[in-house]
Amino acid sequence: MTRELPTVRAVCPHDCPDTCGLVVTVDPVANRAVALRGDRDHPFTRGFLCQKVANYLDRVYHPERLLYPMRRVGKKGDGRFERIGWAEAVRTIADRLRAVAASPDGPQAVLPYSYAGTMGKLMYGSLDRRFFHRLGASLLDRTICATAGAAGCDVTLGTRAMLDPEAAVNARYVVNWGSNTSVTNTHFWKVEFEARKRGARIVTIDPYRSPTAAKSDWWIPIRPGTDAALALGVMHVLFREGWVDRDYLDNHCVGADQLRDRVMTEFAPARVAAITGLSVDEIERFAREYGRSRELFGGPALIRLNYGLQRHGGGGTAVRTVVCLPALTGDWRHPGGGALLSTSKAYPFDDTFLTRPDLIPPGTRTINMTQLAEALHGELPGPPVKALFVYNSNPAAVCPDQSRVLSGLRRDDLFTVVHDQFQTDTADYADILLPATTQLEHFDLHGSYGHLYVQANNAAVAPLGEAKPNTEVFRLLAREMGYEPELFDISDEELARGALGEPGASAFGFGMPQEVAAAFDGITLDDTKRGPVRLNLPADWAPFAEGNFPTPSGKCELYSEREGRAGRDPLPHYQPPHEDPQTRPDLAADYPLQLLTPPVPAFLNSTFANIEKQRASAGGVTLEMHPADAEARGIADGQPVSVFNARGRFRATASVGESVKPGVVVSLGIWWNRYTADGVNGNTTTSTALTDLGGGATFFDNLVQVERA
Ligand SMILES: Nc1nc2c(c(=O)[nH]1)N[C@H]1C(S)=C(S)[C@@H](COP(=O)(O)OP(=O)(O)OC[C@H]3O[C@@H](n4cnc5c(=O)[nH]c(N)nc54)[C@H](O)[C@@H]3O)O[C@H]1N2
Ligand SMILES: Nc1nc2c(c(=O)[nH]1)N[C@H]1C(S)=C(S)[C@@H](COP(=O)(O)OP(=O)(O)OC[C@H]3O[C@@H](n4cnc5c(=O)[nH]c(N)nc54)[C@H](O)[C@@H]3O)O[C@H]1N2
Ligand code: SF4
Ligand SMILES: [Mo]
Repeated sequence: MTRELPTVRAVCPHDCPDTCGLVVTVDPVANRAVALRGDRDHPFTRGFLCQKVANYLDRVYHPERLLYPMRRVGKKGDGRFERIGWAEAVRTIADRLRAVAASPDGPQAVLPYSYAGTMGKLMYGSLDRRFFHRLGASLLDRTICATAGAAGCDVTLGTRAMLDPEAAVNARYVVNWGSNTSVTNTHFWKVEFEARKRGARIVTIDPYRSPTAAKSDWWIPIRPGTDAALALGVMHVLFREGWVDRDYLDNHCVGADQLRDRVMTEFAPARVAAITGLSVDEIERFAREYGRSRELFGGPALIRLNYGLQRHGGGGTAVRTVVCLPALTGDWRHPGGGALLSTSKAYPFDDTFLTRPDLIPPGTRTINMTQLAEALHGELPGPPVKALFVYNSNPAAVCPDQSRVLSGLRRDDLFTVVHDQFQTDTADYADILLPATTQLEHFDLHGSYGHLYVQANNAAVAPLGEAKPNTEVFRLLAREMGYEPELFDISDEELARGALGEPGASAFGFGMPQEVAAAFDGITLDDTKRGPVRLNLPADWAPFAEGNFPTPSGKCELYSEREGRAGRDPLPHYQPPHEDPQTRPDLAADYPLQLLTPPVPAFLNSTFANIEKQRASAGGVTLEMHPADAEARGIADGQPVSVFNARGRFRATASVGESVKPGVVVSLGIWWNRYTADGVNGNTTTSTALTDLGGGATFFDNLVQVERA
């Protein structure tokens, strides 16, 4: 029998800049999605998906999907549960939240814990935020990924480093700076590749020969955490040689002269070489190629900077410093030139409407999510955490200082709710476990942090089992708590219309270039349901071509009065990592190796680590190390090793080779603990120390020792 099956336009929800358009083929009679592919009509997706989401149906229909609410029966961490109904689950949770709120500890003893398991505007943060604000729960500062770079960009640019990613085909010198673009942003890599066909040279600055570095024309193997020093050394060469755009500096920047003095006196290539582990030749050559890309390669230079350089003690300053470079060269003038961190600020979503910050009781404390270990052990100011509500996140696997996160989750006096699609490592510690819908089972609205299209995700099928979307869980809880219906009895569609500022324009605030205020003009929710709609921004959008920086001065702030007033250095500088062998020889005596734990291509953070095919593709837990470091420890390729520091220890298989320089080791993740040799992953060694700006996580700022296991 042949019948034409309908298709549904959907959006990939994962924490990935590509935000792909999906086309889902549905068998409506069976309520089953039978095929899923990349949207050929989406200009950024161009019809292909990454290996993870190409197999998304394996996830949706996985036999281990959570389908019913459950209550813990075994010990915390054992992961044994029995089925209960939604009514009982909701009543149990509401009773406990009410009891904690009424106790002397008060409502701030409740901690919501969520991140970007889905990037959809509604499921990422809407009624959940309203609910916890209304309750008076502790606020969560969502720092685990991007706040260091955001803060660093804000100092210099007043917003994120951004431009039209599709315009990057015009770049002729492309620098992947702390960015594993071919893996983590694969559709942008396509654009870089297109630029290369037109003559561009692709360079990657990374201590690790990532897949991106391996495919680039030049790999610059910088020592971890020293990117600001390299950028300052490049500036030294640019000023010394006069390869600067004097007109751009004079008209659109403040502080060029002070910056020049700083780099000329303090950042000569010889000193930068000693800090970064690069040679003076490499630094000079990179500065020349970068600064003269138009003469040498026929077009502007583009820095695709990403998260690798942010996850160090000086990560905020590193980003602040790197994003000064395009102002020196004037590359912002040219479509596709400049720097790109995130396009998220190009979307004027009405987050105030979605999340209702006006409901937050004055004086409510904020807990930095990176410091969950401290929060669960009562080491932060304010009341102890007595109830933890986890959704869109798997902190037992992704948080730093894992041993202490796990011991905190094991606390008997802690009430933990986990809402997820699967029984994650975190779910093993839940008192109540709630089943979540996948992207094919709910409606949502998506911006992107890697392109300029807005699109609704249409539900393809009805929820499996008794799974519910995040918004519905908080509607039920709000009803049970007796909260105002006008705050919670609002449909997902109404939320989406409000997020788009329909009807009328949404509020325009600091942190957006002028034209962004109008980026949704003329776009309706119904348009976005039919497919991707490009933001109402000019083709080849180059927001800083003529300055227009949304900083207090309206200029690119190479010198920042705001930073000076905050008691920090008003000029870009080099801030060494917390755990730097050069500045912490005491620590390095015991733990001499800098460990990086970036994502493996087959997983998305810890998502997909429970899917057999993805795990097979990831291989196992490995440790890449240089032959000199291996030999010194009597370690041969393929041998089991133990990686450790004072915080913890995990096991891996040695992979000895030239993918790292001596002194650096790499273990890709993020593995679920249950699939590792001793029930912990690389985060057992990472620290909860924060970045200099933005309070961000410092996953890659981590000294360890390695021995044969
Ligand atoms: N396949 C896949 N794609 C993903 C993800 C995933 O888990 N899997 N995660 C998504 C998310 S949440 C994010 S935030 C992004 C992350 O996207 P990226 O930032 O591109 O990813 P990372 O691999 O974390 O870091 C990039 C590179 O930085 C390097 N690095 C580490 N320390 C330094 C340093 O000090 N200086 C420099 N120059 N480089 C350094 C690492 O070795 C790594 O190769 O990717 C998104 N896309
Ligand atoms: N060592 C080390 N640690 C890291 C990193 C690293 O590079 N190295 N990267 C860091 C980075 S960049 C990030 S962004 C964080 C990511 O940390 P997390 O945000 O915790 O990301 P995931 O591990 O992908 O977990 C997301 C969870 O959300 C669930 N989920 C998905 N959709 C929904 C939904 O609609 N509703 C509900 N209720 N749940 C849903 C998924 O099933 C999954 O279990 O990890 C950080 N941790
Ligand atoms: S994870 Fe990224 S590349 Fe993969 S389908 Fe989703 S948006 Fe596209
Ligand atoms: Mo991230």
